[in-house]
Amino acid sequence: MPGRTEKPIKASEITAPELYYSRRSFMQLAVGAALAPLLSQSAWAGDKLSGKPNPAYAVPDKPTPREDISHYNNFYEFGTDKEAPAKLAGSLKTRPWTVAVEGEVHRPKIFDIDELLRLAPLEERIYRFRCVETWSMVIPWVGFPLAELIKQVEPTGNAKFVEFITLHDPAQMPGQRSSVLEWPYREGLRLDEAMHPLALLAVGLYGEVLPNQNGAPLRVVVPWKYGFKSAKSIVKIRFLEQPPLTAWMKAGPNEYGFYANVNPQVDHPRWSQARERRIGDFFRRQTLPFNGYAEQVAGLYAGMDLNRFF
Ligand SMILES: Nc1nc2c(c(=O)[nH]1)N[C@H]1C(S)=C(S)[C@@H](COP(=O)(O)O)O[C@H]1N2
Ligand SMILES: [Mo]
Repeated sequence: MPGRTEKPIKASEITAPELYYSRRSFMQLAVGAALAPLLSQSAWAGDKLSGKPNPAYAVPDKPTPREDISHYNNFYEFGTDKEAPAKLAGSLKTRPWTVAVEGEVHRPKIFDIDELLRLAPLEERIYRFRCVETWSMVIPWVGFPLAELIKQVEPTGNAKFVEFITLHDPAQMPGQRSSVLEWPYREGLRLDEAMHPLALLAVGLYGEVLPNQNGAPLRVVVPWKYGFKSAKSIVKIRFLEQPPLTAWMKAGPNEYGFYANVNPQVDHPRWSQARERRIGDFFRRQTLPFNGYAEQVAGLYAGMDLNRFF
């Protein structure tokens, strides 16, 4: 039989932090400093896609090299190894591509991706990005506020949540032949979170079209939340009255909540969230509440018990 059959892995078995990073560091030591750059050689030759730098949304931290941004990925549709997406996502067909926007909206619409690219002026925003596994990066995204799209479709008074649904195509996405998560990948935000000016629809990074492994042709970026909230390769956006049940909530309800705000005070059941390793750094640093965006977003959660709504 042509397809691979993989032993199902429980999501709770696969996200132990730092294991990968230390294995990779060890391998790089083992092959010697001279050979290491060859191993991370990029095959990515992205088309130019620049956005106007928006200094109001640029953190002062040094951006992570694009080699790391595009070779250390979580995109389980292409496997659970950090290097798998860079190896396997190259063949994902990102044209033609449509995004259906539906549900509780007055103007549901199927957008062609090239129409979406012209929906609002593209900006460059340099955001911190923190994975629940405790690594972090600094990424110069190209995109526009998610709110611009939301305004176009005019949510009804019943719309309280937004669901993001990734492409489901096991022929193109070999990881979908394993049941590590329920496919298609689903994520969600409360409508006011989705409308927040920091919530971005990203179509590029480092002035080029998004590499497939980073979620081409279109992904969300929600920088104050753990990375898994930022759904990749989106084909459908639904407006709902009730919160959607996300892929990670189904995989581990005690471990991955709906909110998933970066919070150094609320540990993952299996590890601390107090510190993080910025990819490229040797020493860990303290994790900041809301990933450093507290001033902008803490108000969204006023009066909520963040231990309960994790
Ligand atoms: N469709 C889809 N989106 C996804 C994931 C995934 O497995 N599938 N992984 C999430 C997780 S856990 C993280 S940390 C980020 C990683 O984004 P990056 O590879 O661009 O850094 O994508 C998120 N979005
Ligand atoms: Mo993640």
